Amino acid sequence: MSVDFKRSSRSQVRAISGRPASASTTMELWQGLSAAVVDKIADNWHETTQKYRKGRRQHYFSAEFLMGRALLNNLLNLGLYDEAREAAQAYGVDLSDILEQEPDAALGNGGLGRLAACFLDSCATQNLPVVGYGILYRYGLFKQVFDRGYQTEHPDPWMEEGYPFVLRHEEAQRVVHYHDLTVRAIPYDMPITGYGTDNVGTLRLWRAEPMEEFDYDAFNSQRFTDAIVERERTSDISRVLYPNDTTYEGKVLRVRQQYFFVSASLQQIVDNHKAVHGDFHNFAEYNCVQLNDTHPVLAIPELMRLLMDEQGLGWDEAWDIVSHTFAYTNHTVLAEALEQWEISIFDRLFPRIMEIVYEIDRRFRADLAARGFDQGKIDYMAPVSNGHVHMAWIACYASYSINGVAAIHTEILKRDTLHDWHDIWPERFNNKTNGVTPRRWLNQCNPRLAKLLTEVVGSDEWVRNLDVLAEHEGAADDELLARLNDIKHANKVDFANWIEKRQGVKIDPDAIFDVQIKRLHEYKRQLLNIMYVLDLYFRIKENPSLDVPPRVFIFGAKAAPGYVRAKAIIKLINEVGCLIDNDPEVSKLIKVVFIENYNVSPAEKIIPATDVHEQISTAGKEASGTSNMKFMMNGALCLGTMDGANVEIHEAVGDDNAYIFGAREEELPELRKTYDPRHEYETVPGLKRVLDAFIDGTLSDDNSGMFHDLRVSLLNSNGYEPVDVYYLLGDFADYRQTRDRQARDYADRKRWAQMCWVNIVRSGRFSSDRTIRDYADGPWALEPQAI
Ligand code: 475
Repeated sequence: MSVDFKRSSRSQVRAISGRPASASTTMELWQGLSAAVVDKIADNWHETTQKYRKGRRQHYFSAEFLMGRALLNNLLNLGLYDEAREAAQAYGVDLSDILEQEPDAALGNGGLGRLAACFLDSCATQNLPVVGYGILYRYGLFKQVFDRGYQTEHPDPWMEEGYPFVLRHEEAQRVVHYHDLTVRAIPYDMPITGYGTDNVGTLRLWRAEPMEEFDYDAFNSQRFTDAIVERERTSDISRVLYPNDTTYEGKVLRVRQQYFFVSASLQQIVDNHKAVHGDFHNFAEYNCVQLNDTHPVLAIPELMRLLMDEQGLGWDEAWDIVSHTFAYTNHTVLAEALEQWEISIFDRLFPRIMEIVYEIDRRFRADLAARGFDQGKIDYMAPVSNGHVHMAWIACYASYSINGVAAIHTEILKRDTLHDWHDIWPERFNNKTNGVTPRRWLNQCNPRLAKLLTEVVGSDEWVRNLDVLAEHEGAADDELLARLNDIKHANKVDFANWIEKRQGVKIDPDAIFDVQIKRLHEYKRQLLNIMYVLDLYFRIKENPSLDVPPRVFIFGAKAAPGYVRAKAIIKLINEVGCLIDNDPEVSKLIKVVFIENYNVSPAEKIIPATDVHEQISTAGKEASGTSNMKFMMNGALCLGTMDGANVEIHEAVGDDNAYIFGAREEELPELRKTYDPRHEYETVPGLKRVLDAFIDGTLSDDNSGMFHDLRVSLLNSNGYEPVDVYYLLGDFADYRQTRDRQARDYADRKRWAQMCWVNIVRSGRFSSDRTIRDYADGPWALEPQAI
């Protein structure tokens, strides 16, 4: 077996490069090793697929899968790591250098897309018959480059050099019809290996291609450019991932993308069901579809269409199936994320779908009228109103299950966002607190800590069952705590070397590493974080002998290209970084590092090296957060608000092992009534100095006025929007105090390590294995199917 993999990777490398392995490029070595992995699993993959076809299964529909790198994950899952290392050695290269060649599959924006990736890992590891369906974007999330502190965006053609982990299945192609265009959907399958199992799951990504290789008619009749334009219009559909996180953009191409992948996927699911079961009476017994937010909600009218128009069912029969098939997950309560499409777009792209949506709307209105609802409420909740189609309302009406992604988030959905639906159908609502895979986010990214845990547990059982760690909380004697500190320090040294090589910045591994990595959004309050840093700068300037521990403030964040204020915050963070770097006194104590082009693989470097993680969203705004869980597993301490999954992390570790600050979600409405940001500015220590620095020449925005705008957003109403919507000034004093205290606590190294240990061993409930079990035992009603 072991000889096998080495030999096979050698021939794969040779087949790819046309040269001996020793003369191949590192990129070719990566491709060869990757192809050898696919070769290794091909039989099991086929067997798994065949087995899943026959029983009940779950289809995970998502416009985003933020997979990151695949080779190392697969090597570890399959137990091939050592052989791969030996193979690399034989070619005269370090395996780690080969692994660094791999581009990230960044087919997602942030939390929602990464969650989908963690879920696939947990489904495969637990032998659950689940297939993911999405889009094979040619360009993943844009590459971020800083230019004088400003974010610029560049294309990310991630598979241009060849990508062995997706396999094209020409024979399984489908045709997707729009009113103005007909396209082919070609599936590309990515194998999803699990840890310690032979089962191999599938992520099916669709790519749009023209119907004809070339329109020769148009070509010959001298309409050459028309023919080219038509081809381009088709490939446009899967060309690029929209770079908005938690906001919706009403673009025609976006809704085309959504229809494209749900139509192709459902056609395949319907055909497969018919082939295996003959008819559709038991469709919902054998199939359920999880809708990852509203992006795939067009699947609801599309399944109606397929069952009625193509399979000959009547409306009632079809609706009975549809209303027992779909389950909907909501990921955000931000109003700007609610998808609503102009009716005219639907009319133009798919009049038949619009017709079906109207009929859903008509029946919904009749249903509510029969229940005695008043017209105003009916109009508000109806699938079609104000000239728009409301995707979330369709999802709520047609789904048998509706869930939020953390306890507090689900309560907010029931109480506010979706409370009208909860009034009518309370039984549909349930919570599924998010989780993250301990394979990638602990075993793979933090080998030193993984080794320690395996020693403590006596086996690698924890990799598949993270809950076992809790049994070992008592193992934390002085020696173990010292080792824990050593591990963290070694990880920090690694990170320091990595960031120096990558960005040319030097950081001190003995400083506290304080990290905030997530998409840039006002509600996540990176601005609050950098305001603290600026305040600390002034405090040190005022008193150079101020007794504070050395700290590195690390940021990683992309802003949506059109999100002007988010981009201003990036520039501000970089400017504060420069201000500090140019001050010989202050820069001895603190430093700001902005990780350029933050993505999954940089996250794997930074998380194991983190001492403190910032989870500082305005209470009630962050649905869950998932980096908080990754940090917890890796023994970093939370500095956070009572928001999203922080609430449950706090519940798991207690007050003594987390740093919680800020207004609570239930307090905010009352606080807001009398809230006066001006008053905070005048009275809260440090605030005035910080906010004035935005405009007094301390920091430069090249006279663009963007820092002035940030200040205005916090201080004075511009007449268009309320002031300090995210309550930065209100929470500043508590944040400053709590963060200062946490930094002081770092000095007691043993006590600190004890807190980290408690976080690690109690992180079991934040494994996505637990989340997936909750789905499988609940709405999915799914049993493992080991091959
Ligand atoms: C939440 N994306 C996190 C994470 O559940 C949560 C919405 C509309 C259009 C495009 N993208 C989106 C999201 O809403 C999103 O990523 N939400 C995030 O989902 C997983 O942990 O709190 O913000």
